[in-house]
Amino acid sequence: MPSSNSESYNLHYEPHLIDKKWQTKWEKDNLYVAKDDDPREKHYALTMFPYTSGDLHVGHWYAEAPADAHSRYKRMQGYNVLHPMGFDSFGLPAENAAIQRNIHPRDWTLGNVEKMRDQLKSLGATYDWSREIITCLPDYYMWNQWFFLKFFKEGLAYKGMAPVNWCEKDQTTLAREQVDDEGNCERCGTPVYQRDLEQWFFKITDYAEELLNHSGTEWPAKINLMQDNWIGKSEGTEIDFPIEDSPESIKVFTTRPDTIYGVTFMVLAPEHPLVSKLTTGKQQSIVKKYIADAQKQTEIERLSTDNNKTGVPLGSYCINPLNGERVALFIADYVLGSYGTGAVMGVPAHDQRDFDFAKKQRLPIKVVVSPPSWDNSPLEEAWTAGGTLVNSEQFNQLDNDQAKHAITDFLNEHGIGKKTVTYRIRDWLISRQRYWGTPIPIIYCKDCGVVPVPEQDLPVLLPEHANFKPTGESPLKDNPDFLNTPCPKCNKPSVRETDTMDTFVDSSWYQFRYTSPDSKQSQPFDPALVKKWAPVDLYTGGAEHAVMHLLYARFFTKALRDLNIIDFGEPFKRLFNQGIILGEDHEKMSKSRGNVVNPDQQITLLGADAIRAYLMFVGPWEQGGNWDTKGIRGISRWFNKLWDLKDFRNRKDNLVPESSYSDELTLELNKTIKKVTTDIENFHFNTAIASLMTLTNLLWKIGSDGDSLKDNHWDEAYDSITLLLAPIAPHITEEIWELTGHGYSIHNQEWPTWNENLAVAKTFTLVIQINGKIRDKIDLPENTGEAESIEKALESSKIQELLQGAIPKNTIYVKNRLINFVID
Ligand code: ANZ
Ligand code: ZN
Repeated sequence: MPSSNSESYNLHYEPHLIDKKWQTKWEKDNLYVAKDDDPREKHYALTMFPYTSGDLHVGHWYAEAPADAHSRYKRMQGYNVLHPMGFDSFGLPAENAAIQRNIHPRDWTLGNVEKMRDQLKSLGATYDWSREIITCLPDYYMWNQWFFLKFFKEGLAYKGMAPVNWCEKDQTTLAREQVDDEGNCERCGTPVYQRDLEQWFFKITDYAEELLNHSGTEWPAKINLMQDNWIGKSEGTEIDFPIEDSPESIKVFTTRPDTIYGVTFMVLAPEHPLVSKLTTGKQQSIVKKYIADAQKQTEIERLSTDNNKTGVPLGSYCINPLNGERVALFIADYVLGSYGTGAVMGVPAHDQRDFDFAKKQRLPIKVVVSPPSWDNSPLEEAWTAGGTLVNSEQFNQLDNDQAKHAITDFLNEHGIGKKTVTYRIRDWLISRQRYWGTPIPIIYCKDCGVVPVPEQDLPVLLPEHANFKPTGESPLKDNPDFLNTPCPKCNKPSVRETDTMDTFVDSSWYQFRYTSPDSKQSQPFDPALVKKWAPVDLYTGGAEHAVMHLLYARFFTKALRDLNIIDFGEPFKRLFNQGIILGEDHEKMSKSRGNVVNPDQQITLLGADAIRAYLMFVGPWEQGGNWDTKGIRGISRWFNKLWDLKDFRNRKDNLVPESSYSDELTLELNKTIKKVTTDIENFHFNTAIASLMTLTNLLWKIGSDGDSLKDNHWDEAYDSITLLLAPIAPHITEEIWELTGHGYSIHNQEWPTWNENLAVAKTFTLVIQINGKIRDKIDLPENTGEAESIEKALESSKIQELLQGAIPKNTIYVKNRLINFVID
């Protein structure tokens, strides 16, 4: 009996029964379990795993359904496909939910996993659930600890005092990536400020140069560019400025060594290590106050050109090494401690921030690169473009690009400077002062110092009990059973590190864990299986991960390669970013707007296939689109038609060798197979679906025409549509496949192939006559209809010229041969 829901949509089939029936059977038969020993070529298709924040929304479906269709297509093409799924389940949101709801983060998280797994199953995807990963479970996170120990041994994990981004509300440090463009905490919007803390870092900067190399991968150019900007390679010169009356010197990093004769002051970052030494007695208190104020600002505020260029003098001087001039020293917050050398030679004539600072501090502005036809008058703003050198002794008259080299060479020869490269990227700060994460496997002993937990003692289990109030210190500090432990070296009472790892550690290597998720021996994954499956052939997910997850995963892969754990350096060969699905009102879906579409509800009404197909129909996958209830009805009507068409099949009571539609059907079928294949290959599901709809209509037209039905071609074409649609709508096609007498399963069938010769329309030459005289010839597809043939003939410029606007009083038409216009 059709359900009332299906009735209200007037469906001719019962999706909820069909979905359930096949999902159960596929699971029972392990249809989608990837076999490690399958000799066919492998294809590893990975979709970014969801964060366990509650339940799946349509955005998840939009990421997952088309990716699944592509994987299914690859299966039918004969690949041994691995398409796994798991849950990214450590991190702040779980802990905050725990605080708000007074429930243990683990219970909240694992409850969400159960819910989300069911939702994912209702999608009817080819996920190999036997390989599921849940990152908050010890059998997974112990390997984070294992990697940490390897990194520690290699100097890739280290502890350092560092100014960190601190969120007062969440009471934790944030990675630079977790601070938004306004300098607020990405999660709660609280302004982030800098604070010095002892932190653990992963040394991603060791790989800065290699991470700029994208060869061997096929990623969107936009993502590569975002990564490159993030890494921020800058080539310049490092110059030593001797400190007056001291053997020491200050190093500056500059991209403009050509401007060295224009230096009129020097600025150190407030956190520069030489600041206190260089501050004279008189300046002590004002410098101290300035430093305290600077710490309240974010890096972004400090660097902004609109920032009021404040600063204070230290009272001491350094010497310009080229002209021997005395240069006054300042600290100012527009110079960052963490970039370059933390010191800048101030060239106000040629750098706008220096210009603003000089105006404010009433410092001289000395032009050394002449603007064209400059008449020695004072500048209104910094001249940052090129030009000829002036006021620069022996370098005068040089073009400033030449001067860059000449001055750098000169400095180099005299041992006061050298060419250097600096990167904007900072080491990856992984310490989090929170509970819900992987404990960092380190023990502090009074005698032995920092002692790594021995490998055989892993995992360091996250204890059950903790006080979840955010205090600024890890809740693990309050748990004496966790905190106190004997030193692994000398056995004296010692304490554990209580910080946990950034959740992004979990997702930096999960792609390898799927290849052997049960690996419990001495390795995070089986080396032979990683070799077989990895790297990922196709990784799909949101572009918002350009600089965090995707960069970290690349770093991890390179580090593991250098540790001889794997033998390749890129985790994801091809990357594809899908667009965003918007609400019916064309706005971003959000609870407050009330435009959120609940996939569960839609599935109950229409079945998984209609939602899947609809999501692939809204637009090109990379562009996204907006949800439209009418569009889904259109998909359902199409499915109804396909469903009803199966009754036309096998009515061969009066088999005739060929019907009048035979050629047209052959052409359309071959064209469609070609189109759907190339479209799915390029993730253009929308146009693939459109061409399937066109072919459906043709089959309908032929099928309703009693005679033509007797042609065998029709059955073949119907089977082909079913096969071509199988990746997009796996349930209804499996059902039709069974009802039309085929063997189980449609998803193990071969992908249809086309004949290129039959996929292009044959042409003929149409002879165009006027009053019986041949006046022109044009090529048209065979079997072009009368009306279209006449229209094309009238478009000929020769014919138009001869007709001079006259309307033929008669037109003679011979199909596939000629047209004769009769005029007076
Ligand atoms: C003198 C100079 C003269 C500069 C001039 C520019 C123009 P990129 O390209 O981003 O690498 N700089 C160096 N270290 C800095 C720090 N820690 N905080 C803030 N600014 C710093 O920029 C390099 C330039 O940024 C350097 O070249 C330096 O200013 C400044 F006409 O040196 B320049
Ligand atoms: Zn010890």
